[in-house]
Amino acid sequence: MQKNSDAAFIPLRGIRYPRAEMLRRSREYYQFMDKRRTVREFADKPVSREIIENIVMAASSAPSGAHKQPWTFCVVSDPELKKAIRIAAEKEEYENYHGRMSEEWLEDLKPFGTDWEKPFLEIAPWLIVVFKKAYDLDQGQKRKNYYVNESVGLASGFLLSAIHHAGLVALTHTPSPMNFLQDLLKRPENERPFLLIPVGYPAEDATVPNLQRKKLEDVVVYYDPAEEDSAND
Ligand code: IYR
Repeated sequence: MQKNSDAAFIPLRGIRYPRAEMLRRSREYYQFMDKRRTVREFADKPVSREIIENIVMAASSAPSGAHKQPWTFCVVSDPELKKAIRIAAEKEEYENYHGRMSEEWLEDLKPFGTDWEKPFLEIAPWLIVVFKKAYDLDQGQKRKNYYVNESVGLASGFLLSAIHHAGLVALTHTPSPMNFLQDLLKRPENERPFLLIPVGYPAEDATVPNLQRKKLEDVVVYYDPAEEDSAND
């Protein structure tokens, strides 16, 4: 690979495992991630800011276009602000559930039992509001960001897995439209709300829908000559 002589490169300090350990780790990680559930009923039990900061740093380690890290994580525990966010979100969601969403959409959501009321926005100890930076503002100068949706989507995935790894639960919430978050959180004009993620402990009596995940054969397609025989039997 041609390396730009201006760029500084350092040796990769990768992690290597013996094959058997790789197999075990890959299986255990899948089994661990498969236990993650989206939760809508939270306990009001506090979570320390240090835990939230570690989770944010794990999210911010995600790859991004030209390493621009085009994201801001607003972490909200202020009860007044959470209440204002709930009121604004419920106003939009009321409209969504009373005319803005199609019949098909409402039908698809029935198994989840969702409605326009969003008490979790006040109950969960933290709301993490993920903003994407459409561009950077460097002393008033616009600087381009690349693959912003892909980058912020990846960071949000890392965030959800870090929350799960810490033993907490989250809801990937998308009130729509959500420009009210830009106003309430006083974000600059280059930032757009991406996801609103309440984080905390599940309520003592929390339940989740009885969902099944797709099987491997429903989500994978092989292009692997070595496995042709076994794939066909
Ligand atoms: N944003 C609404 C509706 C909603 C849409 C989808 I797609 C979901 O998976 C869940 C809910 C709400 O938060 O209620």
